[in-house]
Amino acid sequence: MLSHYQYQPWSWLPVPASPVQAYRVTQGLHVATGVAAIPLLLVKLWSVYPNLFRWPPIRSMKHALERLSVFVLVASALVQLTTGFLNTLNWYPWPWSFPSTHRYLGYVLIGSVLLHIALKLPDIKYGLQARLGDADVLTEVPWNENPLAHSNAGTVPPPVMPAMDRRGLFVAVGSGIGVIVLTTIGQTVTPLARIGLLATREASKGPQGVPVNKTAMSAQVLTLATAEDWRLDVTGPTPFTLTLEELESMRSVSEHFPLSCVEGWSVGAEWRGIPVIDLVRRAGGDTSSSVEVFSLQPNGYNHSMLVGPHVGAALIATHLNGERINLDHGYPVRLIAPNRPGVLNTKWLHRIEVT
Ligand SMILES: Nc1nc2c(c(=O)[nH]1)N[C@H]1C(S)=C(S)[C@@H](COP(=O)(O)O)O[C@H]1N2
Ligand SMILES: [Mo]
Repeated sequence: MLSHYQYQPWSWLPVPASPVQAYRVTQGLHVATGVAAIPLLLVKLWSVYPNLFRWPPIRSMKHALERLSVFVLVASALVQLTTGFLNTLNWYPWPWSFPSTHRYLGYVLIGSVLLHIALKLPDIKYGLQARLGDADVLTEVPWNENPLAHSNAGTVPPPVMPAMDRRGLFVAVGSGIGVIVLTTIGQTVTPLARIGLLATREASKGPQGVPVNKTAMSAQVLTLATAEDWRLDVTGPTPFTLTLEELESMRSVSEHFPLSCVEGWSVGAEWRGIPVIDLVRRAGGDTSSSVEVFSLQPNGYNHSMLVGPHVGAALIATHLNGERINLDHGYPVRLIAPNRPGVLNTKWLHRIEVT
């Protein structure tokens, strides 16, 4: 929820610019728990699917409602985890906006999990009591002698299937999840990068020590970004235009903070650039201004709005890890701001609007 909020905050409650690692932590946890939930969901569905074939399909009004709630739970969980996983691969094969759909579906999923737990409280209580007594009682009680099965009297038993005991299941699922999380988490926990077999992005896998999501070539900015007559236009009460040389003659600062992508990867880097607030002041604005930056890129993530604390903390970056920022990272200049989703840090800028 927090990582979603950092992506789409309310204008009257902006996210602070520090701690600079906060989005790395919230989004890293978000993606790590989401990845861990995939095997968990599959095993859970495997353990209950025989219930699909019980007869009659609806035994009472209460049972009908329960099945409906399970349908919403299973459907939203499958859609949420599938689309979320594709997002970690930076692949969006659908026409709708991913972030807001993912957030609203999250509310549906949380609601249906809570409803499901409420409806299953009697079973949960039975299971916990059995565990306090004899741990194996559940696996030893035939389905039709299960004290809970009274409501199932006269129904057809579920198909017989190979079973695993509870301990075996815990070990298998636990180690499966452990392996998957450990081999992906290196994409944001840098010390574990070396075992990041399944990590989508890592520092070592990109130019200048930072991965690239969108290359200058695929963004169709090669010609415009390298043009002799590139200028940065700053509009506002007192508008002005700068060449790269003029921009670089302004006061610059160096800061170390991560770039964190919604896909769940984060990479710390040293950014050097001109504080946005210096350009804003020169254009006649101040820390209460809204600042929108625009890319040379004709479509896609080609603009970004800065408000509140980010106006004071953002940089127009000219250098990355001690080198002039390369074409794929946003040459001639890009926006970079601490504790802000990577997607909002627009590359290949040419215009800044101060209002
Ligand atoms: N103009 C533009 N800027 C962009 C993007 C883009 O597609 N176009 N991608 C964003 C995303 S999703 C991320 S995570 C970062 C990646 O920055 P990098 O390529 O320098 O690693 O750039 C952001 N800035
Ligand atoms: Mo991103």
